[in-house]
Amino acid sequence: MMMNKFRGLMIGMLCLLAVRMAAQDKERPNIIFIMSDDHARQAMSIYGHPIGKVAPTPNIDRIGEEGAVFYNNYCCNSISGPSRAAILTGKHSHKNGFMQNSNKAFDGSQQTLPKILQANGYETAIIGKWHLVSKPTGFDHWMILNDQGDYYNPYFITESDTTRHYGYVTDLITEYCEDWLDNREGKGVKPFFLMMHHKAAHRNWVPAERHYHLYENTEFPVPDTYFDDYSTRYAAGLQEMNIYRDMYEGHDLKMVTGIDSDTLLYDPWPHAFLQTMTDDEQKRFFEAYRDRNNKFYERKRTPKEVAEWKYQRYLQDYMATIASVDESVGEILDYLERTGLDENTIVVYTTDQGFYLGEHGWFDKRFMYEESFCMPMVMSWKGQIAPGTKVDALTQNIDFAPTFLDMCGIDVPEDMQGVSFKSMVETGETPDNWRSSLYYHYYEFPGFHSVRAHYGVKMGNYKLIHFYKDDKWELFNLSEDPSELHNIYGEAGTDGIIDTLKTELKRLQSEYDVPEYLCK
Ligand code: SGN
Ligand code: CA
Repeated sequence: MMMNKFRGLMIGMLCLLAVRMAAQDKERPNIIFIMSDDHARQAMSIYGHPIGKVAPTPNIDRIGEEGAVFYNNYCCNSISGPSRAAILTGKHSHKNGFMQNSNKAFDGSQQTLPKILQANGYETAIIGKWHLVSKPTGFDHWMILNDQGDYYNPYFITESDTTRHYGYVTDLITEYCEDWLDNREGKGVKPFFLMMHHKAAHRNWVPAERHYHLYENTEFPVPDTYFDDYSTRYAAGLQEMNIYRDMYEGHDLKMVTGIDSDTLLYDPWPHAFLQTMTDDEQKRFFEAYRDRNNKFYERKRTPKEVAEWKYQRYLQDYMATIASVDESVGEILDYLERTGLDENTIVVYTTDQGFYLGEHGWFDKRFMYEESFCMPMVMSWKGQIAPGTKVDALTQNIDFAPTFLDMCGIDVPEDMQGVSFKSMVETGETPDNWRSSLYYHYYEFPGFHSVRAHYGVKMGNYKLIHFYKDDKWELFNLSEDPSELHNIYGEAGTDGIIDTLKTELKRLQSEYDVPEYLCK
């Protein structure tokens, strides 16, 4: 009798606890933060760019259609590690200490978004590209690619080992994320925060086998600025990221030594992509490119024609790697629907920074010019973000951490430099006191692609950039010159706007506490 009563009481208490936890789960949203690498805004069809129209991304677009699209979202330092560190900490590079990819290691002992979420009852995980050298902290589960990772059969690092996994990297990451969601310890009890970080569409753009032929016959629109001569701009003429001059013909463009050859023209890396493929995969790779490569040798081409041919090859491969990312997003969205998680999960799709798809003749990023400065982003949250929401206000990657905390009902630490844009996505309105300018600071010089260090401010229609090591300034009027071809710094009539922007730049550097020695 006593035993039965006790059992009844226990069952009653457990039921109550379960109801409370379910209620908590309902109140506190899950977050899936999907981030790819180097995915240009031009290549996301929801933004309506001609490239995106030729090679659409319907699943990524679905997030934006069901929720919000960000039209003025930017990074604070356009390069992988630093952008990731800014996202984790809500702080500019000089504050979180990870200013360049070549930095030693991210200081994982500092305060980060996953740590705060974890301390507040969230189960946290990161699967995919990490790129911060040190071991991830603040995650209940982590499984990261070794450095940049490989497209085929990549190594994954976990707390216990480093193992090669057979398959295509984008598919593996998707599968491991679903596995984690299926089997995580706190399932049904704790809400989750999952960072799903794809390697694609990073250089050297090797598509999944099923996509080798996807864009083989697609002609992509060549940007008007493809043959930019860099006049009026200083550092633009010194970079080494030109498609027709600097791309490695074998490694990047999959060009071979001659008709029917299975030897790449130039593949410089010790971690060269072919070496991670099995023999059969290598064979199928060369077969897939054979006809097109043979065609290249059918006739002599002028340098201009070769440059245009290279552009097509670059875009065909780049967009084919995006196709697998888009499929991955579709897979995750379906998973959420199937499991009912879509009711209370915030889904974000973004990328670590923007990228050049031939604008100025370039690939890569780093510059504060629009294509690489901007971070395309879409975000959905059923019942909280109205379908079709457009965010035009200036947002930045340092805002992500405060926003997620705010969305989860957790206090935002004072020392985070970003600001929550929760109310903006929920109401579609920009608060009166929202920022009117953005600060940017790129440090990695000397470094890959030889982009000079610079800082700058974007405000209204204008952008002011200072390549401070060489004391060269640039000013652009974005409404008259959206491609940033004409540096008007010092031209008649610009004194007033230069003064205004320099004052704003100083104000931002002081607000964000940028040490002077980093500005020289
Ligand atoms: C590699 C690439 C570079 C790229 C950096 C940084 N070369 O070094 O082109 O700029 O990564 O990219 S590769 O031939 O090895 O791919 S980032 O996105 O990780 O910052
Ligand atoms: Ca990147």
